[in-house]
Amino acid sequence: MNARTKLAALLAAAPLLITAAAHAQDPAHATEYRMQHPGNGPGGEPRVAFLVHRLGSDHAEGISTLDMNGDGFVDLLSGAYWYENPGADGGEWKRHQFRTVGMHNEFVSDCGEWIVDVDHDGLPDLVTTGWITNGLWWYRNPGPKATAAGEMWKAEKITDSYDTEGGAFADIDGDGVPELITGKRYRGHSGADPGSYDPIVVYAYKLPTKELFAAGADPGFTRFALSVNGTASAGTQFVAADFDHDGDIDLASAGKLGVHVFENLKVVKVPKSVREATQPLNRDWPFPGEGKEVEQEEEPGTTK
Ligand SMILES: [Ca+2]
Ligand SMILES: [Ca+2]
Ligand SMILES: [Ca+2]
Ligand SMILES: [Ca+2]
Repeated sequence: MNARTKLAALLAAAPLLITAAAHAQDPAHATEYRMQHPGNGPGGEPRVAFLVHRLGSDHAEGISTLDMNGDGFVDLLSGAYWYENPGADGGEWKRHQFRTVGMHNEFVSDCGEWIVDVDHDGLPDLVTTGWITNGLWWYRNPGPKATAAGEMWKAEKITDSYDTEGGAFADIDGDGVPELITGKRYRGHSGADPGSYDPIVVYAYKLPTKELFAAGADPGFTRFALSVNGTASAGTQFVAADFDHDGDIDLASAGKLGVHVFENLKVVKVPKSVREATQPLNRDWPFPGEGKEVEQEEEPGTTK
C-alpha cells in the first residue's frame, strides 16, 4: 500500500472513528460505548464484555438449548424447567415446567442433558442422566404447540446407570474448534470440596493458535473473566448460541444459584426501556428503618 492508498483508506475509515469517539463522549451513549469497548484483556488480547442475567434461583446442574415453543428463538432447558427466550428486544426469560426431576437435599438429578431426536419423528428430544436417580433417560418431545400449552414430557428409560455425574455427547465426525469455558461450582459436593466457598467465577480460556503449538514453546491459554464474585457459576454444562439473534454468541450456565444467561455485549440492540424494566434495582424505598423521604437541600443562591 503506497502513501496515497494509505491516506485514502484512513479517510474512508474516518467517519467510523469519529462516530465511535462521539459515542464515547456523548452521555447518552457513554455506557453503551464502555460496555462494548471494555479494553484489552491479559497480554493485550482484545476481548468482549458479557452482561449476566440471573433467570432463577432454583438449583440446577445440566443445561441445554432447544426452541421449545417454535418461535424461532432458542430457549434454555435446565432440570425440570425451560426458560422462554424473550427475543431480540431482551426482557424476562419466563420459566415453565415441562418434566419432573429427582431431588435429594440440595442436589438435582440432572448432571447432563443433550438434545437429540431419539425416535426420529422430526422433533428433537431430551436425553439426560444424573447422580441421584438410576438410569439414562430420554424425554419425548410432544411438539412446540403442546409444550407451549404446558404438556409434560414423558420419560422413557434407555438403560440402568447408577451414580452418574456427567457425560459427553458428540458428533465424532465434527471438526469445530471449541468456545473453552469453565468456572467454580458453588458448594461442590455439599460444601465438602476444596474451595467450596471461594468467590464464584466463570472464566473463558482462549485456545492457543496452531502456530503457537507448532513453535514448541509453552503456548499458554489466555484467561478472560466472564463473571467474578457474582451468582453465576458452573454446573455440569455450558451452552453457547446467539440467543437474541443480534449476531454475537451468548452463553448460559446452570449452577446451585440458578440458571444464568451471559449476554454478549459485542452487539447491543436491546432498547433502554427493556433495560430499565429488567434491572435488579429494588425501587420499593424507603426500606424498613431507613428513615423518611426528604427534599434535597441546595446551597442558597443555587438554581436548580
Ligand atoms: Ca423459543
Ligand atoms: Ca423425537
Ligand atoms: Ca447475541
Ligand atoms: Ca449482544
